[in-house]
Amino acid sequence: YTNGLPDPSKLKEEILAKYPRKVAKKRSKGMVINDPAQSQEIGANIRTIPGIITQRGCTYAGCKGVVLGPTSDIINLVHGPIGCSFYAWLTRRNQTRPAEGEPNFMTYAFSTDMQDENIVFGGEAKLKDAIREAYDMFKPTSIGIFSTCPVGLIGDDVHAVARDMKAELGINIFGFSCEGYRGVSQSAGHHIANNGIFKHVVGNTERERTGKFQVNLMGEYNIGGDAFEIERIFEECGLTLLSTYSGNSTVESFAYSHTADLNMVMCHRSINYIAEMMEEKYGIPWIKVNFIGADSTAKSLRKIADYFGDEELSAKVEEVIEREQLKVKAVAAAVKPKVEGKLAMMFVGGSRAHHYQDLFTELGVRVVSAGYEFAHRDDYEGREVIPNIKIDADTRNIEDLVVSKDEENFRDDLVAKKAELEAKGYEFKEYKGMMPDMQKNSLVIDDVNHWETEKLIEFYKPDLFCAGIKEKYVVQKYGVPLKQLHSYDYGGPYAAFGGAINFYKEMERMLATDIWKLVDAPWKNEPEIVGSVTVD
Ligand code: CFN
Ligand code: HCA
Repeated sequence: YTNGLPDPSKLKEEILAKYPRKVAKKRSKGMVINDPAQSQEIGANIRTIPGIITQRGCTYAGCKGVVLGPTSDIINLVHGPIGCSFYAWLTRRNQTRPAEGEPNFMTYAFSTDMQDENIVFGGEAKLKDAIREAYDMFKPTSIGIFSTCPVGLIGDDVHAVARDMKAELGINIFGFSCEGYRGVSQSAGHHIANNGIFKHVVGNTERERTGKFQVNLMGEYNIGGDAFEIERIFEECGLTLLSTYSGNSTVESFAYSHTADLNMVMCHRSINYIAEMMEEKYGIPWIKVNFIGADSTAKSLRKIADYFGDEELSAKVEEVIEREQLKVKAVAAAVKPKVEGKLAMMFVGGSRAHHYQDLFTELGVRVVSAGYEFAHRDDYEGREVIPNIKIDADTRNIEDLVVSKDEENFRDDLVAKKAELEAKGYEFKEYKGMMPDMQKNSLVIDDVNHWETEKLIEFYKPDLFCAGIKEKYVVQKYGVPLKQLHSYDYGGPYAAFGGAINFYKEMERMLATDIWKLVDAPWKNEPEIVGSVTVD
């Protein structure tokens, strides 16, 4: 199919035919045959149907693992069985480089290691002891407490414990009610984490201005060293990065991050809450950026320069873009002919399944199907309306960026806001969600499951499948290479210009080879393995 993508209606029908009627009805809403010319709706952020094997994570994973996890100077203490703490122990490959003499607690797994006895008689005393022990050993300036499922079930009050221990030890201690089952996915955990950090940390300290352009980067988690590459670019452009939520980050920097001029939001799904609360309370505007893909990086840097409206900054940004793109384009030109036209699909989290499409576009690789695990409708359908104007340098007024907080009626709000601004003579760029950016007839699937994954592979015979560790080996047994877009396997960074070069080379390695076609599972020819056991 050289002239566009095949119509996947038959595939969708076949997938749904296997489900009981009610299940088929629900799953049907989560599978959209994309048409960017239409305003389509998708069923998202909905509870996974029991019995279906989902790839989603839990609320605790979103709060402890994702948002608070990559922060080096806080002790993140998990109140629960040891497995929960072990699961969130650096498995996300979030990296850090603490400053000289600064602590790094990220390499430890702190847990109360709850036992049956604590479930029966309560675990608050054990939690207090654990806090005292951690404090005595490490003398941290802050401790976060994370509730796992059993904590909610037995009713331990982590917030009361936090208050008591804060008074006793005189450091910042706060709790999160992020029991795994609390939401439909890790998305609820993001929200709980955002609220907690905003309430207990943001605004606690002040800092003297250290640069002309002070910014925070939000929704960048330094997976595989991504933040290091973005930090390099910022420094060269003359932007002062106050704080990142939360990769290579510190609670210390969260505390003064409200002194920034601008918040840049990369993963909107996980961090939009803090960005909006900061805008409301401190008047710090936020803009949407994407540093995945060289062209997206260039576009985002120009957007930041546009915001400040400073000639010197714009000139510096253009200089960096030109120099970096020269290197990037040389590698792209060498790799593209080898991978162009290959088919990829990606099912990841709540923003990467969209952001990574830019890197594939740069290589001419076609994304036939994609979806998020837990994103909301706006992440699929699009939401922001961004006026294409220079922002007023005195008032820094960009009140127009956030159109609606109402997830049900955001489309109507968007249309109304657009009309209002158009009447004022504004020009528009739209920030689109995944669906308006994807090709006609691509298949968009929310919360894809194992059965659907298998059918997709049979139908499209893709050259590459992008997902996580839970899918990796199942997919590879089909003879299809899988690139982990969560942890990057052992690779990265993939962000910004240097990251794009790394990613192109990785795609050359994975796509410009026939090795995967040689995979032949033994059970295809010999479906049964017969063995014998000898017992004395
Ligand atoms: S680093 Fe982020 S970019 S924070 Fe989020 S939505 Fe997860 S841990 Mo896995 S890789 Fe993934 Fe995104 Fe934002 Fe990561 S696509 S699922 S909760 N995610
Ligand atoms: C999580 C974290 C995760 C899992 C990745 C995967 C991550 O959901 O708790 O399934 O491979 O990025 O580490 O999303």
